[in-house]
Amino acid sequence: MRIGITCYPTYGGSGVVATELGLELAVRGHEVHFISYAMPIRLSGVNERVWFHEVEVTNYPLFDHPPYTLALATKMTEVAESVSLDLLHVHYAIPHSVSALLARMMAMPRPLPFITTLHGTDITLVGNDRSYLPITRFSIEQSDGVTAISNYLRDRTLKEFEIKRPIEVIPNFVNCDLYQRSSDVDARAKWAPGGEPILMHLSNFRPVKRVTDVVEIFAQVRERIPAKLVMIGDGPDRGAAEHMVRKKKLTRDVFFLGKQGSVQDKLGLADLFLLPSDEESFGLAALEAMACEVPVIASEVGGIREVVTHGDDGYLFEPRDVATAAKYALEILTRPDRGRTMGQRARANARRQYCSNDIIPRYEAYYDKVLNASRPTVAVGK
Ligand code: GMT
Repeated sequence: MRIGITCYPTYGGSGVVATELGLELAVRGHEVHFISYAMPIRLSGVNERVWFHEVEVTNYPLFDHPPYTLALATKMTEVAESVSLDLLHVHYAIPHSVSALLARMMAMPRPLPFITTLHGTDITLVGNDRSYLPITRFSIEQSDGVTAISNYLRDRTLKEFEIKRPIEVIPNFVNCDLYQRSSDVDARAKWAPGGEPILMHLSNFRPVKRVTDVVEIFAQVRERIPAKLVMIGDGPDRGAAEHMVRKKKLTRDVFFLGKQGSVQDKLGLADLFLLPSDEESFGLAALEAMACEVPVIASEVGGIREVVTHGDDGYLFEPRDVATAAKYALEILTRPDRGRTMGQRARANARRQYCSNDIIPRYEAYYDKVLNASRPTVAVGK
Protein backbone atom coordinates (compact mmCIF):
# COMPACT_ATOMS: atom_id res chain seq x y z
CA MET A 1 0.00 0.00 0.00
CA ARG A 2 1.11 3.59 -0.57
CA ILE A 3 0.14 5.65 2.44
CA GLY A 4 0.41 9.41 2.99
CA ILE A 5 0.75 10.35 6.66
CA THR A 6 0.28 13.85 8.02
CA CYS A 7 1.00 14.85 11.61
CA TYR A 8 2.40 17.64 13.73
CA PRO A 9 6.15 17.13 13.48
CA THR A 10 7.03 18.85 16.74
CA TYR A 11 7.15 17.26 20.17
CA GLY A 12 3.78 15.73 20.97
CA GLY A 13 2.15 12.36 21.32
CA SER A 14 0.18 12.46 18.08
CA GLY A 15 3.32 13.14 16.01
CA VAL A 16 5.16 10.37 17.82
CA VAL A 17 2.37 7.85 17.19
CA ALA A 18 2.11 8.87 13.52
CA THR A 19 5.87 8.56 13.02
CA GLU A 20 6.19 5.23 14.80
CA LEU A 21 3.20 3.94 12.83
CA GLY A 22 4.76 5.03 9.53
CA LEU A 23 8.08 3.39 10.38
CA GLU A 24 6.38 0.16 11.44
CA LEU A 25 4.28 0.13 8.26
CA ALA A 26 7.43 0.60 6.17
CA VAL A 27 9.09 -2.35 7.90
CA ARG A 28 6.01 -4.37 6.95
CA GLY A 29 6.54 -3.52 3.27
CA HIS A 30 4.30 -0.48 2.76
CA GLU A 31 5.47 2.74 1.11
CA VAL A 32 5.04 5.65 3.50
CA HIS A 33 5.03 9.35 2.58
CA PHE A 34 5.10 11.83 5.45
CA ILE A 35 3.61 15.19 4.47
CA SER A 36 4.18 18.02 6.94
CA TYR A 37 5.92 21.37 7.41
CA ALA A 38 8.97 19.81 9.08
CA MET A 39 10.55 16.39 9.51
CA PRO A 40 8.79 14.57 12.40
CA ILE A 41 11.03 14.36 15.46
CA ARG A 42 11.37 10.56 15.59
CA LEU A 43 11.88 10.19 11.84
CA SER A 44 15.64 9.77 11.98
CA GLY A 45 16.97 6.52 10.57
CA VAL A 46 14.45 6.48 7.71
CA ASN A 47 14.43 3.38 5.58
CA GLU A 48 14.11 3.12 1.82
CA ARG A 49 10.33 2.88 1.95
CA VAL A 50 9.89 6.16 3.87
CA TRP A 51 9.76 9.61 2.27
CA PHE A 52 9.31 13.06 3.69
CA HIS A 53 7.53 15.79 1.68
CA GLU A 54 7.86 19.26 3.11
CA VAL A 55 4.91 21.62 2.90
CA GLU A 56 6.15 25.07 2.04
CA VAL A 57 3.93 27.82 3.32
CA THR A 58 4.41 30.95 1.29
CA ASN A 59 3.86 34.15 3.23
CA TYR A 60 2.58 37.48 1.98
CA PRO A 61 2.23 40.78 3.88
CA LEU A 62 -1.55 40.50 3.57
CA PHE A 63 -1.56 37.29 5.63
CA ASP A 64 -1.42 37.73 9.38
CA HIS A 65 -1.64 33.95 9.48
CA PRO A 66 -0.24 32.06 6.48
CA PRO A 67 -2.90 29.56 5.27
CA TYR A 68 -1.12 26.28 6.13
CA THR A 69 -4.31 24.26 5.68
CA LEU A 70 -4.41 25.19 1.99
CA ALA A 71 -0.70 24.64 1.37
CA LEU A 72 -1.01 21.22 3.03
CA ALA A 73 -4.03 20.29 0.88
CA THR A 74 -2.10 21.26 -2.25
CA LYS A 75 0.92 19.20 -1.19
CA MET A 76 -1.27 16.21 -0.34
CA THR A 77 -2.81 16.34 -3.83
CA GLU A 78 0.59 16.67 -5.51
CA VAL A 79 2.08 13.76 -3.57
CA ALA A 80 -1.02 11.62 -4.12
CA GLU A 81 -0.74 12.17 -7.84
CA SER A 82 3.03 11.83 -8.19
CA VAL A 83 3.40 8.59 -6.20
CA SER A 84 -0.15 7.22 -6.61
CA LEU A 85 -1.11 7.21 -2.94
CA ASP A 86 -3.80 4.73 -1.99
CA LEU A 87 -4.93 6.75 0.97
CA LEU A 88 -4.15 9.58 3.36
CA HIS A 89 -3.95 9.04 7.11
CA VAL A 90 -4.03 12.24 9.11
CA HIS A 91 -3.23 12.48 12.81
CA TYR A 92 -4.91 15.19 14.89
CA ALA A 93 -8.11 16.47 13.32
CA ILE A 94 -7.33 20.18 13.23
CA PRO A 95 -6.56 21.25 10.52
CA HIS A 96 -5.27 18.03 8.93
CA SER A 97 -8.62 16.41 8.23
CA VAL A 98 -9.87 19.61 6.56
CA SER A 99 -6.80 19.63 4.29
CA ALA A 100 -7.34 15.95 3.50
CA LEU A 101 -10.97 16.62 2.65
CA LEU A 102 -9.89 19.33 0.19
CA ALA A 103 -7.20 17.05 -1.25
CA ARG A 104 -9.75 14.26 -1.78
CA MET A 105 -11.99 16.68 -3.69
CA MET A 106 -9.11 18.02 -5.76
CA ALA A 107 -7.92 14.53 -6.67
CA MET A 108 -11.29 13.55 -8.14
CA PRO A 109 -12.20 11.51 -10.14
CA ARG A 110 -9.25 9.54 -8.79
CA PRO A 111 -10.23 8.15 -5.36
CA LEU A 112 -8.17 9.47 -2.45
CA PRO A 113 -9.83 8.26 0.76
CA PHE A 114 -8.62 9.66 4.05
CA ILE A 115 -8.59 8.40 7.61
CA THR A 116 -8.57 10.75 10.59
CA THR A 117 -7.05 9.59 13.86
CA LEU A 118 -8.18 11.54 16.90
CA HIS A 119 -5.57 11.93 19.62
CA GLY A 120 -7.00 14.02 22.39
CA THR A 121 -6.68 17.75 22.60
CA ASP A 122 -8.01 17.98 19.01
CA ILE A 123 -11.30 16.92 20.62
CA THR A 124 -11.08 17.75 24.31
CA LEU A 125 -9.54 21.23 24.17
CA VAL A 126 -9.09 22.76 20.73
CA GLY A 127 -11.87 21.00 18.84
CA ASN A 128 -14.32 21.92 21.54
CA ASP A 129 -13.70 25.62 21.05
CA ARG A 130 -16.64 27.32 19.35
CA SER A 131 -14.44 28.58 16.53
CA TYR A 132 -13.34 25.08 15.57
CA LEU A 133 -16.15 22.76 16.63
CA PRO A 134 -18.38 22.91 13.51
CA ILE A 135 -15.52 22.36 11.05
CA THR A 136 -13.95 19.64 13.21
CA ARG A 137 -17.28 17.83 13.37
CA PHE A 138 -17.76 18.27 9.61
CA SER A 139 -14.33 16.91 8.70
CA ILE A 140 -14.81 13.95 11.05
CA GLU A 141 -18.18 13.19 9.47
CA GLN A 142 -16.64 13.50 5.98
CA SER A 143 -13.62 11.25 6.69
CA ASP A 144 -13.65 7.86 4.99
CA GLY A 145 -12.52 6.34 8.27
CA VAL A 146 -12.07 7.64 11.81
CA THR A 147 -10.07 6.08 14.62
CA ALA A 148 -9.57 7.14 18.23
CA ILE A 149 -6.70 6.13 20.46
CA SER A 150 -8.85 5.08 23.43
CA ASN A 151 -12.43 4.10 24.28
CA TYR A 152 -12.59 7.23 26.40
CA LEU A 153 -11.79 9.48 23.43
CA ARG A 154 -14.21 7.66 21.13
CA ASP A 155 -17.06 7.98 23.63
CA ARG A 156 -16.32 11.62 24.34
CA THR A 157 -16.16 12.47 20.62
CA LEU A 158 -19.44 10.72 19.85
CA LYS A 159 -21.15 12.49 22.75
CA GLU A 160 -19.73 16.00 22.63
CA PHE A 161 -19.62 16.33 18.85
CA GLU A 162 -22.90 14.43 18.40
CA ILE A 163 -21.19 12.30 15.77
CA LYS A 164 -23.40 9.64 14.22
CA ARG A 165 -20.77 7.68 12.27
CA PRO A 166 -18.78 4.79 13.79
CA ILE A 167 -15.34 5.48 15.26
CA GLU A 168 -12.91 2.59 15.47
CA VAL A 169 -10.74 2.39 18.58
CA ILE A 170 -7.15 1.47 17.71
CA PRO A 171 -5.09 2.16 20.82
CA ASN A 172 -1.62 3.62 20.94
CA PHE A 173 1.19 1.12 20.87
CA VAL A 174 4.81 0.60 21.81
CA ASN A 175 7.56 -1.43 20.20
CA CYS A 176 8.05 -3.99 22.97
CA ASP A 177 11.36 -5.19 21.50
CA LEU A 178 12.84 -1.70 21.53
CA TYR A 179 11.40 -0.48 24.83
CA GLN A 180 13.00 -2.67 27.49
CA ARG A 181 14.56 -2.35 30.91
CA SER A 182 18.14 -1.10 30.74
CA SER A 183 20.90 -2.58 32.84
CA ASP A 184 23.39 0.14 31.93
CA VAL A 185 24.85 0.91 35.37
CA ASP A 186 27.17 3.62 34.02
CA ALA A 187 24.25 5.52 32.47
CA ARG A 188 22.34 5.27 35.75
CA ALA A 189 25.34 6.45 37.73
CA LYS A 190 25.50 9.70 35.74
CA TRP A 191 22.25 10.81 37.37
CA ALA A 192 22.29 8.74 40.54
CA PRO A 193 25.92 8.10 41.55
CA GLY A 194 24.86 7.06 45.06
CA GLY A 195 22.34 4.51 43.77
CA GLU A 196 19.40 6.84 44.50
CA PRO A 197 16.04 5.96 42.92
CA ILE A 198 15.31 7.78 39.67
CA LEU A 199 11.93 9.38 39.01
CA MET A 200 11.20 10.39 35.44
CA HIS A 201 8.79 12.53 33.44
CA LEU A 202 8.44 12.90 29.68
CA SER A 203 6.10 15.31 27.92
CA ASN A 204 5.79 18.44 25.82
CA PHE A 205 5.68 20.59 28.99
CA ARG A 206 2.34 22.14 28.02
CA PRO A 207 0.14 23.46 30.87
CA VAL A 208 -2.10 20.37 30.66
CA LYS A 209 0.89 18.21 31.73
CA ARG A 210 1.29 20.00 35.10
CA VAL A 211 5.10 19.80 35.09
CA THR A 212 5.27 21.95 38.21
CA ASP A 213 3.24 19.23 39.97
CA VAL A 214 5.96 16.78 38.89
CA VAL A 215 8.53 18.96 40.68
CA GLU A 216 6.28 19.35 43.74
CA ILE A 217 5.72 15.57 44.01
CA PHE A 218 9.46 15.03 43.69
CA ALA A 219 10.18 17.68 46.34
CA GLN A 220 7.91 15.88 48.80
CA VAL A 221 9.62 12.56 48.05
CA ARG A 222 13.04 14.16 48.36
CA GLU A 223 12.16 15.49 51.84
CA ARG A 224 11.93 11.86 52.96
CA ILE A 225 14.53 9.96 50.91
CA PRO A 226 17.48 10.68 48.62
CA ALA A 227 16.23 10.60 45.02
CA LYS A 228 16.79 12.07 41.54
CA LEU A 229 14.35 13.43 38.97
CA VAL A 230 14.92 13.34 35.21
CA MET A 231 12.70 15.61 33.08
CA ILE A 232 12.59 14.82 29.35
CA GLY A 233 11.02 17.21 26.87
CA ASP A 234 10.49 20.89 26.38
CA GLY A 235 7.64 23.34 26.08
CA PRO A 236 5.97 26.41 27.54
CA ASP A 237 6.13 25.36 31.21
CA ARG A 238 9.78 24.33 31.31
CA GLY A 239 10.81 27.75 32.62
CA ALA A 240 8.28 27.54 35.48
CA ALA A 241 9.48 24.03 36.38
CA GLU A 242 13.15 25.08 36.35
CA HIS A 243 12.35 28.12 38.47
CA MET A 244 10.58 25.93 41.02
CA VAL A 245 13.56 23.57 41.16
CA ARG A 246 15.87 26.50 41.90
CA LYS A 247 13.49 27.91 44.51
CA LYS A 248 13.30 24.57 46.27
CA LYS A 249 17.11 24.20 46.09
CA LEU A 250 16.86 20.95 44.17
CA THR A 251 19.19 21.77 41.28
CA ARG A 252 21.61 18.97 42.23
CA ASP A 253 18.82 16.42 42.12
CA VAL A 254 16.86 17.41 39.01
CA PHE A 255 18.05 17.05 35.40
CA PHE A 256 16.30 18.75 32.48
CA LEU A 257 17.31 16.91 29.30
CA GLY A 258 15.21 18.88 26.80
CA LYS A 259 13.84 17.21 23.68
CA GLN A 260 15.24 13.77 23.00
CA GLY A 261 14.88 11.87 19.74
CA SER A 262 15.24 8.46 21.34
CA VAL A 263 13.74 7.97 24.78
CA GLN A 264 13.76 4.21 25.28
CA ASP A 265 17.31 4.07 26.62
CA LYS A 266 16.46 6.71 29.25
CA LEU A 267 13.05 5.39 30.29
CA GLY A 268 14.61 1.97 30.84
CA LEU A 269 16.72 3.42 33.66
CA ALA A 270 13.84 4.87 35.70
CA ASP A 271 12.35 3.48 38.91
CA LEU A 272 9.15 5.47 38.67
CA PHE A 273 7.33 7.50 36.01
CA LEU A 274 5.17 10.52 36.91
CA LEU A 275 2.29 11.79 34.74
CA PRO A 276 0.13 14.19 36.78
CA SER A 277 -1.76 15.68 33.78
CA ASP A 278 -5.08 17.49 34.04
CA GLU A 279 -6.26 15.64 30.94
CA GLU A 280 -4.89 12.69 28.99
CA SER A 281 -6.72 10.75 26.32
CA PHE A 282 -4.26 7.89 26.49
CA GLY A 283 -0.89 8.73 28.00
CA LEU A 284 1.58 7.32 25.48
CA ALA A 285 4.60 8.26 27.60
CA ALA A 286 3.20 6.19 30.48
CA LEU A 287 2.85 3.19 28.18
CA GLU A 288 6.42 3.60 26.93
CA ALA A 289 7.64 3.68 30.53
CA MET A 290 5.58 0.59 31.40
CA ALA A 291 7.14 -1.34 28.52
CA CYS A 292 10.49 -0.54 30.19
CA GLU A 293 9.23 -2.11 33.46
CA VAL A 294 8.66 1.25 35.11
CA PRO A 295 5.63 1.61 37.44
CA VAL A 296 3.56 4.73 36.76
CA ILE A 297 1.94 7.25 39.07
CA ALA A 298 -0.60 9.21 37.06
CA SER A 299 -3.67 11.31 37.57
CA GLU A 300 -6.93 9.43 37.17
CA VAL A 301 -8.19 11.16 34.06
CA GLY A 302 -9.46 10.21 30.61
CA GLY A 303 -7.84 7.28 28.88
CA ILE A 304 -5.05 6.79 31.43
CA ARG A 305 -7.47 4.47 33.23
CA GLU A 306 -7.25 2.14 30.21
CA VAL A 307 -3.45 2.06 30.44
CA VAL A 308 -2.49 2.07 34.14
CA THR A 309 -4.18 -0.29 36.60
CA HIS A 310 -4.33 1.21 40.07
CA GLY A 311 -2.49 -0.90 42.65
CA ASP A 312 -1.25 -3.36 40.03
CA ASP A 313 1.27 -1.65 37.76
CA GLY A 314 1.12 1.81 39.29
CA TYR A 315 -1.16 4.18 41.15
CA LEU A 316 -3.78 6.70 40.08
CA PHE A 317 -4.61 9.85 42.03
CA GLU A 318 -7.01 12.80 41.77
CA PRO A 319 -5.46 15.43 39.46
CA ARG A 320 -3.48 18.06 41.41
CA ASP A 321 -3.49 16.01 44.63
CA VAL A 322 0.30 16.05 44.82
CA ALA A 323 0.42 14.89 48.46
CA THR A 324 -1.29 11.61 47.56
CA ALA A 325 0.95 11.18 44.52
CA ALA A 326 4.04 11.68 46.72
CA LYS A 327 2.67 9.17 49.25
CA TYR A 328 2.27 6.57 46.48
CA ALA A 329 5.76 7.36 45.16
CA LEU A 330 7.27 6.77 48.59
CA GLU A 331 5.28 3.58 48.96
CA ILE A 332 6.91 2.23 45.80
CA LEU A 333 10.41 3.60 46.29
CA THR A 334 10.80 2.54 49.93
CA ARG A 335 9.90 -1.07 49.18
CA PRO A 336 12.90 -3.36 49.36
CA ASP A 337 12.55 -4.19 45.65
CA ARG A 338 11.85 -0.50 44.77
CA GLY A 339 8.80 -1.43 42.73
CA ARG A 340 10.47 -4.02 40.52
CA THR A 341 7.51 -6.42 40.84
CA MET A 342 5.09 -3.65 39.91
CA GLY A 343 7.37 -2.70 37.03
CA GLN A 344 7.40 -6.26 35.73
CA ARG A 345 3.60 -6.30 35.87
CA ALA A 346 3.61 -2.98 33.98
CA ARG A 347 5.59 -4.55 31.14
CA ALA A 348 3.40 -7.65 31.14
CA ASN A 349 0.26 -5.49 30.91
CA ALA A 350 1.78 -3.31 28.17
CA ARG A 351 2.76 -6.41 26.20
CA ARG A 352 -0.63 -8.03 26.60
CA GLN A 353 -2.53 -5.09 25.14
CA TYR A 354 -0.35 -2.57 23.36
CA CYS A 355 2.60 -4.09 21.49
CA SER A 356 3.10 -2.71 17.98
CA ASN A 357 3.18 -6.28 16.63
CA ASP A 358 -0.48 -6.58 17.60
CA ILE A 359 -1.70 -3.04 16.93
CA ILE A 360 -0.15 -2.31 13.49
CA PRO A 361 -2.10 -5.16 11.83
CA ARG A 362 -5.26 -3.51 13.15
CA TYR A 363 -4.38 -0.34 11.23
CA GLU A 364 -3.64 -2.41 8.12
CA ALA A 365 -7.00 -4.18 8.39
CA TYR A 366 -8.71 -0.82 8.84
CA TYR A 367 -6.95 0.60 5.76
CA ASP A 368 -8.20 -2.41 3.75
CA LYS A 369 -11.72 -1.88 5.01
CA VAL A 370 -11.70 1.82 4.08
CA LEU A 371 -10.13 1.15 0.68
CA ASN A 372 -12.66 -1.54 -0.15
CA ALA A 373 -15.53 0.71 0.85
CA SER A 374 -14.25 3.63 -1.22
CA ARG A 375 -13.53 1.71 -4.45
CA PRO A 376 -15.97 2.75 -7.16
CA THR A 377 -18.35 -0.13 -7.87
CA VAL A 378 -17.96 -1.26 -11.48
CA ALA A 379 -21.22 -1.70 -13.35
CA VAL A 380 -21.53 -5.29 -14.52
CA GLY A 381 -23.12 -6.23 -17.87
CA LYS A 382 -24.52 -3.77 -20.40
O1 GMT B 1 -0.42 15.59 25.12
C1 GMT B 1 -0.30 16.51 24.33
O2 GMT B 1 -0.37 17.67 24.63
C2 GMT B 1 0.00 16.19 22.91
C3 GMT B 1 -1.10 15.45 22.28
C4 GMT B 1 -0.85 15.36 20.81
O3 GMT B 1 -1.83 15.14 20.13
O4 GMT B 1 0.24 15.51 20.30
O5 GMT B 1 -1.20 14.16 22.92
C5 GMT B 1 -2.40 13.45 22.79
O6 GMT B 1 -2.08 12.36 21.96
C6 GMT B 1 -1.22 11.36 22.53
C7 GMT B 1 -0.93 10.31 21.47
O7 GMT B 1 -2.07 9.70 21.00
C8 GMT B 1 -1.89 10.76 23.76
O8 GMT B 1 -1.07 9.75 24.32
C9 GMT B 1 -2.11 11.87 24.79
O9 GMT B 1 -2.81 11.34 25.89
C10 GMT B 1 -2.92 13.00 24.17
N1 GMT B 1 -2.88 14.14 25.09
C11 GMT B 1 -3.96 14.59 25.72
O10 GMT B 1 -5.07 14.10 25.62
C12 GMT B 1 -3.72 15.75 26.63
